[in-house]
Amino acid sequence: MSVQSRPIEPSPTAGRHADFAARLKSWQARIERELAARLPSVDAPPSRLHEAIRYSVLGGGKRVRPALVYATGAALGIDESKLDGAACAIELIHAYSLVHDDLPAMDNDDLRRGRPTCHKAFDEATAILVGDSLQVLAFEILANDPKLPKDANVRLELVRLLAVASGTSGMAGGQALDLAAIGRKLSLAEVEEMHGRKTGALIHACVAMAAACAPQLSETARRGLDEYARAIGLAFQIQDDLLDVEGDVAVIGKATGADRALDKPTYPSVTGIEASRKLMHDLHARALAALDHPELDAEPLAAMSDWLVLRKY
Ligand code: GRG
Repeated sequence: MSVQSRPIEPSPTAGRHADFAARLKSWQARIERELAARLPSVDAPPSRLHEAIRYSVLGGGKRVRPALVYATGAALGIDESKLDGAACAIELIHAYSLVHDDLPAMDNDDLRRGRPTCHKAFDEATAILVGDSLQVLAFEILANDPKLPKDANVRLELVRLLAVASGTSGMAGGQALDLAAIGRKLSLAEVEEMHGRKTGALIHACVAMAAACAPQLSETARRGLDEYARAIGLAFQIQDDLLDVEGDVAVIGKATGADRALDKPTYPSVTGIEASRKLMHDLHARALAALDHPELDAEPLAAMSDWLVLRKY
């Protein structure tokens, strides 16, 4: 079903956005519950590690990635309970990446989600172990979750998609490019490559993993979803770069100006603020156009894309 490219500033009273706001809230509450149920208890040893794990995962974050899994499920008519395992696995990989990214050896941040970072609240060794534990827990969930599709080929595909998105051709590789870029000038294509891996790969996995739970989906619908996911992955990162320049620290819950302080190439530093904003809006329009397929209910994914470019934190 077709969704037209819409104005970037929607009326706050627009029904579609009001519906989406309620849906998003319920997905955020759902993932909080599902994550809490899958994390180790602080009552079990090693309790300090378990406490640090729960501190790093629960009670914060926009939950963009799980919401995207559920929104893709809504576009494909998949029951939310069948996607909880995939949504949790992806959010755990994301949480691990934030804990490691904040370490002194990487971005050396003190504040995350409005609270001290894991290594500040606990210590560096614990933060390293938190990341390690969350990463393997993600794959354990894909192997064990009783409600994910029973078909072993589907499970294997979920593992493959998440591994590829997290590894050197995805997030970890993007992080390596990011660290290597400090103090260097990059071309726009190089910034796109870096962000496509560091952020875009996991965003893409959210859509692809939900779509993998619908094996009957046609190749053309899958390609549309793929294009949508690539476009919003980059749009999301551009907005993140813009918020680092223009955002309000009290609203976004982490330090702003961090990219400039670390002398990191970003979209605004390479192409300017206005050109970055235009590129983000073009990607948003491209994402919406990619949803025009009779097998897809475009509304939830279109609303997701609106949210990702309109967000203020
Ligand atoms: C350590 C392997 C490894 C990778 C780190 C995710 C990442 C790669 C670094 C975090 C720094 C950063 C700003 C990355 C860009 C991706 C991004 C926008 C992360 C923040 O995601 P949000 O906005 O965070 O979804 P919340 O807190 O809402 O979950």
